[in-house]
Amino acid sequence: RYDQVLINNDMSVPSVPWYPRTDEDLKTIGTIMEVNEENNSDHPQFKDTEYRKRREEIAKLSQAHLVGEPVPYINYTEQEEQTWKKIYTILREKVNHVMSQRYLNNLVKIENALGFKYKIPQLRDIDAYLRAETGFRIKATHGILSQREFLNALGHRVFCCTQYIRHHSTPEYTPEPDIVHELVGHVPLFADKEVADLSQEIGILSCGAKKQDLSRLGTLYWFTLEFGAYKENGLIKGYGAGIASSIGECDHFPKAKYEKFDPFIHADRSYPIQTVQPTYMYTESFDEAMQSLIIFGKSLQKPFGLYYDFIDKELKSTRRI
Ligand code: TIH
Ligand code: FE2
Repeated sequence: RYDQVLINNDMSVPSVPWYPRTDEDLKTIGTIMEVNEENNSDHPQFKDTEYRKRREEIAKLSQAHLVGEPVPYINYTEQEEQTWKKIYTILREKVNHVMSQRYLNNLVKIENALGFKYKIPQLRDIDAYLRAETGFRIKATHGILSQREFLNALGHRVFCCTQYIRHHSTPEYTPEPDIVHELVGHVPLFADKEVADLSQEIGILSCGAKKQDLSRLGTLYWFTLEFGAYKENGLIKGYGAGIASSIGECDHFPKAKYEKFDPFIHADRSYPIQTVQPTYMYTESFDEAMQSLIIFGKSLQKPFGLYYDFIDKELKSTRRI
């Protein structure tokens, strides 16, 4: 599907890469299982065949899920529950020191509503919670998707979310998203109206974006929603999901380098995925991050504007194509 371009009726408007316009179009997102063979051999899961089998089992269930249908129920094992509890207990204390109030307030609310402390929450319940709070929805996925699929889905207020848990031997950091990262990192932020809107804004910009712009938007997603920070009462606090979900990242954050966020510069910055971030980008306020992304978005070349129609649940373009 993503190899296609949209064919225009109006020849004066250039073609753009395919993007989902409706909920129906979203059904193709994340349904093609990409086997990621580049898993490096020192990753603990590589040697643990039992763990790999379990991940495949969960991946199959997740991958079959369609937006709008109940998310498959996962019967987590005792060992998985223990991994969650262990990481959650440590993170719950650490986030207090590094994360913004915006994050912490939502975490408390969710914790009370869904019992994060006691067992691995089901995505089905998270989906219902987010829909009620900010209109965000969950699509269960087997693992990392292409940047285009992941970002395009955000344009529809859909969060593509894994359901498996990291290997029990590496609780402090994982290079791939797992349910700890998704639930402790992203979910409290998708429950915040402004962060939800920023996520959707990046998503809408990604729809129909040409290849190079897409990768720049992916990088900006990284420096904001994954690892972003802003000043709160004069102190730099995190709002990025990747900070909140990683014990290593929480410990590193206070001693790291910070740079003032500038999308025009940072869209082309490279970043590590196997280690903690050397530098975090911050803004004076959360709103500043949104405003600078909107300005950046206007600089991208797309032959039409897009907006999300909340009633029809559809992306509409400002020109007929
Ligand atoms: N490194 C994060 C963690 O250990 O929780 C997970 C990820 C963040 C961004 C991509 S994967
Ligand atoms: Fe993430």
